[in-house]
Amino acid sequence: MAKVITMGEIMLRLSTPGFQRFIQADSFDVCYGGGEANVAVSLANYGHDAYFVTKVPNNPIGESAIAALRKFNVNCDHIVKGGDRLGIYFLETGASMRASTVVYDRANSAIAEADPSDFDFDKIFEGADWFHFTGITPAISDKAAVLTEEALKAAKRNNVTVSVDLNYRKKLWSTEKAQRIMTNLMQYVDVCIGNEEDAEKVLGFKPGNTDVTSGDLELAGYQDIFKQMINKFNFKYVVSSLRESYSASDNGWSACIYDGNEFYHSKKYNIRIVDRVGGGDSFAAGLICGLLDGKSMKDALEYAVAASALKHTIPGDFNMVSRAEVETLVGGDASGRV
Ligand code: KDG
Repeated sequence: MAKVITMGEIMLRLSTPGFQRFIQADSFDVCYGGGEANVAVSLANYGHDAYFVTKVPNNPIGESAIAALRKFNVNCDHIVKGGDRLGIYFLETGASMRASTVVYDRANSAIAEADPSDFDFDKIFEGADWFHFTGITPAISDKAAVLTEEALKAAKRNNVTVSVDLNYRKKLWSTEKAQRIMTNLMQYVDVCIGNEEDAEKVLGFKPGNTDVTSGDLELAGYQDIFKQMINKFNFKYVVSSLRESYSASDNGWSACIYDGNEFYHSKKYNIRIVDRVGGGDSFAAGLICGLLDGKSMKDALEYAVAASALKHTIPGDFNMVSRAEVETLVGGDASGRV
């Protein structure tokens, strides 16, 4: 199994029970989550040696975040303790035509204030196969943006494959700042994951001339953006999940991938959403797992879409599914049950 490193922020997640509005709730459901932590949990569930790198406060809340990761066999050896606080995010889960609402309380978290000298990156990346980060981490603070670049430099010094999920978060930074910082970080990236909105907000790409006679307009737009992205940054693959929103809870779910030569659109699942937070992370993890397993880009994409379709049925940020469950869904029809 491969050694995979992810680095970012893990937060305490406080969500209203059921579909209650914030103002109704007199208690919260508690779990932990964060883009890169969610990816590490999925990869550990698939049997990979998944390391999550972060900094958490040296107090019982920091310990609880680590315990939540250890429960799923995520390797926490490189988690540093110190700083003032763990970030929190509050979630009110939407339903039908009411969208979910997220409120962040994460300023000055331990990882947002961390210094590159807190970590021995060459040791962390020694013998590693893959490094995954998201556009959330450089967005949380200027220091975290510097930390992310230091990690990326070390990953490349150690010949590690790098993936990014662009993950634009408008509550964390402006498009101008995102583009300035993320454009520079793309020089280290091999596999770029992001939907059309991410590609535009984070990297400034817009669909140009699309051959509308060739079929689906949305897919033609994706193909055009993917071409521009590979031309500019020389990515090995550009990938996006595709959500067709019928309502806040019912969706079509598929994905597409491009390697500079061939464009492939996956099978589509009709999903009823229980919890969509972490859906993108489970997609990234499924893709990484598929590529690390040596699957073709098409099979890796099918694995990623099935893994993330399953995540949407599970409350919480983490995707607690096994390889066998994903493979059964990949092998069945798109409406299939595991
Ligand atoms: O991808 C899941 C994340 O959106 C969630 O864990 C919260 O990390 C989070 C963020 O910054 O939005």
